Amino acid sequence: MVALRWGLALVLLGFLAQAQPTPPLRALAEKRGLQIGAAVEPSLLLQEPEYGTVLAREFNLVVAENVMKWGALQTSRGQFNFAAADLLLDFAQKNRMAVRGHTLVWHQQLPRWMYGSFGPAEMEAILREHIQAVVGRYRGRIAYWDVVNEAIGDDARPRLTPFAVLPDYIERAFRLARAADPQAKLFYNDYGAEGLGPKSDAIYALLKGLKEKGVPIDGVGFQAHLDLSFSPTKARMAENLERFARLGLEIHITEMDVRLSGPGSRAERLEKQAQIYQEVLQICLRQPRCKAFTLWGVTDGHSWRAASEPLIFDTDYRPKPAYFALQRALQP
Ligand code: 9MR
Repeated sequence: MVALRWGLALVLLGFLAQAQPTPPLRALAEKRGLQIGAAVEPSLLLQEPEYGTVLAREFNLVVAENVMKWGALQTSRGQFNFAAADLLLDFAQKNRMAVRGHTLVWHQQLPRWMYGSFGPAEMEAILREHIQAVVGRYRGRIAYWDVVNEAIGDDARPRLTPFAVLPDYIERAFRLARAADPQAKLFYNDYGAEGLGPKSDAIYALLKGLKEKGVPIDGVGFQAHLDLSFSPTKARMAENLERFARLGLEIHITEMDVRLSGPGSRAERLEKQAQIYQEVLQICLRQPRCKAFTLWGVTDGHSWRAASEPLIFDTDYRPKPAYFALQRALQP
């Protein structure tokens, strides 16, 4: 009778172990020397215990989805609110995770006061105050900063932003960030530049120019907000990453998600989604300078485009085919 009970218990344990997605992506990634990350909303750490559990188990890198943006941090000039960002930093430290800081200079999610009419000198002071306060506060604790985000428009031309009143704002932002934390690696980050094309050409030219001028830039982030029509091979993504690598830049995939919407059955679309995740990760793994692969969220339920189920866990934290595809790509 006792033996039977033990037998049943073992069968049950075996079943539970199988139901768990093992080994976690984090463990596999660490063996390959890769950082695998997710964008985080710190409020969810307080609301949903499973959120923190899954994050710490599957990822070794976090990035703030929103709480480190200008509009969240400096709501009025000189008034900083670091509470949510601090929570994320503490969580990362407790769970031995690296942190990407996102983002210092971006044309979106700016507080209203930033739309005042400032001259170049004033804008320089605003930029300096913000970067010194934010990068300085987390000096030594944030491994990578997205210093400038999305400065090139979809037309492949420099974007008009409140910062542009200062013609060399990009260069200045990098120099200020380096001074505020000499250890952090400094990134330019953008979307729609994963493959070869006019936008990635413009970014390439921009970063090449910065490098030649001696501006302290260490890396480039490819956001990879994709949909099922994206083909890494057709876009010649590996070739694109390689040219940035040859500039001496570190490469990160920074915000990957893949919208599920499109033609075909649901099962077919889930497979296609999985395949795109797997191919992009493989391209990163084959590129020696690609050191981090980050998803823009954890579950479909919390995604910024939740309706299109773009992530690797469903709303109930169940791993989707895309999860297992990443697991396969990470196998030794
Ligand atoms: O995921 C973010 C969403 O919650 C915000 O409402 C949005 C504001 O524009 O920003 C989203 O994150 C963006 C990121 O910061 C930069 N790259 C594009 C991301 C998706 O829009």
